Amino acid sequence: MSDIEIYSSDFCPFCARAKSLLKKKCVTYTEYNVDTDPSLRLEMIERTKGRTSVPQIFINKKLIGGSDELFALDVSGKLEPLL
Ligand SMILES: N[C@@H](CCC(=O)N[C@@H](CS)C(=O)NCC(=O)O)C(=O)O
Repeated sequence: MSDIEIYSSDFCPFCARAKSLLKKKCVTYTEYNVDTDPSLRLEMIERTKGRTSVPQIFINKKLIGGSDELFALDVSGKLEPLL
């Protein structure tokens, strides 16, 4: 099973969209809410080398990017093999 991590925040439509796609794929993920713990936001920025928008998604420690990038992977058929 892949290790899926998502940095998210409250009231974030792009986060909801990304999580909904992952749920549709029936995969589980670890969610880090950057609103509840400011150190998680700093960790996200560090791990993404400067990205500040949420969501930021990692699969097996590799940065996938945000919601748009997750959906682009899905459309191109490259998401399923990663899951
Ligand atoms: N293209 C990005 C858009 C993400 C985005 O705009 N997220 C908003 C929250 S819903 C955000 O983090 N805005 C603050 C910022 O860009 O620093 C994606 O698909 O993930």
